[in-house]
Amino acid sequence: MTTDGFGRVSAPAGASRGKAEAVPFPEGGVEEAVKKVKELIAPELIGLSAEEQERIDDLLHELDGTENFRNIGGNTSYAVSLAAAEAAADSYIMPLFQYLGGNLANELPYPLGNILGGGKHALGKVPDIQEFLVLPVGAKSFREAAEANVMVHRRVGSILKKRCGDFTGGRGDEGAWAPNIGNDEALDIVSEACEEVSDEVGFKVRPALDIAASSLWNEEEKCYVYVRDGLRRDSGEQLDYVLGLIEKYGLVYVEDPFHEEDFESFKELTGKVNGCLICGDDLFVTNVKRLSRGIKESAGNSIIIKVNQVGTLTDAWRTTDMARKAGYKPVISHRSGETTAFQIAHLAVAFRCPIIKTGVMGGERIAKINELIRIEELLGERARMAELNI
Ligand code: 2PG
Ligand code: MG
Repeated sequence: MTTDGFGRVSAPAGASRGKAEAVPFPEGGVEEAVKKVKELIAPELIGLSAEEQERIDDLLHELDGTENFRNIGGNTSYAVSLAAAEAAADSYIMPLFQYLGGNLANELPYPLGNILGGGKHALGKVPDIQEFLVLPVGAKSFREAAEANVMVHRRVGSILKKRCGDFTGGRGDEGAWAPNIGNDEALDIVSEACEEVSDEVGFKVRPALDIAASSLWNEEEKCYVYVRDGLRRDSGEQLDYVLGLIEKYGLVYVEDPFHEEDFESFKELTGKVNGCLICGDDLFVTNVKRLSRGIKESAGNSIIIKVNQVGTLTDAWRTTDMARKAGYKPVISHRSGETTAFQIAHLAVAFRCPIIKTGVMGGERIAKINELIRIEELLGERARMAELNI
């Protein structure tokens, strides 16, 4: 709350977190976080201007006093940092994306949609790979891009119903189908649905993956354990497997193909592919230090931006800016545990991220999709899709 503006933001949480992420909650959980806001943070904020984003974010670091927000919690700082921005935008009666991005922020991101999945995002016998995604690369507007993703989700649902006798219609925590099938079968189905929907809508929708390989990695045995598929792969075999999938299915994007400390394999894979984004999520955790190491070592060519991995808007902006300058595609992203907050839709446009990863189904995912449709409508003739250049 400021004299003229109001901002309210809720923070998300992830099930498959990177080791180097900000610690989401202080010891004592949400209750303790609320206490910290009331007793420690709010008294220091009173009197500051909500426009002084960097000062507010520096103050959050100071009050926390640790490297990774373990004292106040990264989710606490996330909510305070974004609520300040929201209040400042509101005081100018401006949408957040325009307040942060200026009048030239008129590019809509492509929605990277989660269609089918498993790993840590679903229970029971499900694919080992966390997310089978799609990217409607040929869409001319955000609205038609979002519609194409829904069509693929539906189509995959009907294929599963027809082909898998034990399919219950169950979905994981991001609304993606969670059937009892293996990884390759899942990719066959998603890519078949992509082709059918591409033909119907008249533009290309391409398959993609978030392997979330840190969840598969066994440090003692130094291999990736695919429980559902009954397979183990060492680093070299993992590289060959992923490369094979990229080639066979024409994947447009692969996130976390290797565990979070394996910069070397990221580098090797990135050097071998053409026309495919190799994206680091757990690898970079939206952190400038880890990203600059990646840039130096040519590991990956894309980065996931999750504000709550670093805790403040300023930190997330610095990482996004560094990524773009180095030719890494920034992909703004939700968490598996989301709220109905819509702010990342605005951040996608303000930070000029060409892709937003925010799911297809479920109210907490639709909240972001609908907000982008509204932004597109608000921009009217000035709206255009971002340049993907993959
Ligand atoms: C991921 C995310 C979001 P989580 O791995 O990219 O899809 O999952 O929030 O569980 O880290
Ligand atoms: Mg991920």
